Amino acid sequence: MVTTNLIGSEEAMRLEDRYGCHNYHPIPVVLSRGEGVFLFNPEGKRYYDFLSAYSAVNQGHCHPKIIGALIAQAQTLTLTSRAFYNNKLGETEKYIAEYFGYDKVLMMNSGAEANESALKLARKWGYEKKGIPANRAVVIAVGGNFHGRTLGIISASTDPVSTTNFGPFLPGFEIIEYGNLEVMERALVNPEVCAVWLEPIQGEAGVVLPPDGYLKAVETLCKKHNVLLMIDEVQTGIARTGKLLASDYENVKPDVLILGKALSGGVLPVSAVLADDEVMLVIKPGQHGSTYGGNPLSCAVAVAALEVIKEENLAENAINLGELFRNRMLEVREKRPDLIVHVRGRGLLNAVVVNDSEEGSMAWNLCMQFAENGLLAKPTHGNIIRFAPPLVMTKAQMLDCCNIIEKVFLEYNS
Ligand code: IF1
Repeated sequence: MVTTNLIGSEEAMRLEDRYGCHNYHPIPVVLSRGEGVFLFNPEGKRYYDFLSAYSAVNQGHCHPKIIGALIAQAQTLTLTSRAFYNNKLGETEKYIAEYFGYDKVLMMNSGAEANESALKLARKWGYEKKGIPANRAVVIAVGGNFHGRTLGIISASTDPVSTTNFGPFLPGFEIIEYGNLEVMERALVNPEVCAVWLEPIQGEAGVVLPPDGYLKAVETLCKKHNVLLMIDEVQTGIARTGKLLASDYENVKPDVLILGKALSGGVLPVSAVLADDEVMLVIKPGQHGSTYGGNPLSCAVAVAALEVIKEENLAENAINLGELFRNRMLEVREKRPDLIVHVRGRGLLNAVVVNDSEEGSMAWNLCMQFAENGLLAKPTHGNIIRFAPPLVMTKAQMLDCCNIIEKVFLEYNS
């Protein structure tokens, strides 16, 4: 019997260190309860969550409507496998397909699985629809990408931390500079290219936005060269950047749309690949699958999570509070230009670049101070702090958080 609700912070960290794989270096804070924008440690300390589990908890922790849907379905039917039909998958596929405007949906579990599924779809489409010679298909990826941790995905990674000593890697990727249209056009001339694969804003790279118009221009180039545009909105999607999808800012409609994280509001892993029939129907029965993919529990949770996004106007809230946040951070930069180099982002996916090397400890030390002051954030790539609270935050809460962040910056002695 695991008595998790009685273990204190120190014991929780000790157990994880002794018995768990050391694949993370967490901020030394233990969380035992979540509610909306708040997280609590076992000793009762309250934190504002400014990471949202890497944008999986856009709807806020333990959203009552999503949890209600989870409980109701959990007491009814959780998993059938796809060996049989169930009464939830078809209606959920219809709901999600119409929600995002596609013919069909492939339900998977993790964001990585959805990206891997998209790669398989693109290659198969390349051979069977574009006529690429067998085993010659090329997918164009971009430097600084992050699409997950599986071997197929990291085969396209440019991050040594993600790739060192995990080889050999999958062939069939060409990596080019993110944001550079000339290089993109040159790469697309190759008739063996089946897809371009990118994030509309690079989350892990440190909330890196491409030049205005880049996505639209890439979409145009893909159509010109009969190449699929696959956009990974696992982190940027589901209202995080102030529109339903970050692609919407440039009216770009991906041929293959990849979703995850907040698709389930942080309740359980649900991901999805969306495409029209010309692409989706290249996969025939038995050619792809997953035990849990599209299970009734995931379906119930995903529908509730998507309903919350619309019912609570979370995209609009993300635009308004994101603007407030960035303006306040620019004011802080005016007061501490020695600490803050850059403020960037869209909606409630933002980052502050601090005046330190990637190897430096300033960002980490600042995040430790944020935690001390009741706000949780974590650096990405050394000198960049990502700030991404749940989209349900109120203006009063955002002002409170900006005051905390400003206090820490103003008091920080580098
Ligand atoms: C970790 C990063 C963020 C993602 C995009 C696919 C996936 C992710 C754009 C895979 C996942 C997570 C994974 C987690 C930390 C976090 C992360 F730092 F790793 F890169 F958010 F920026 N596409 N991102 O951001 O989805 O398989 O995890 O469900 O691996 O450390 P997943």
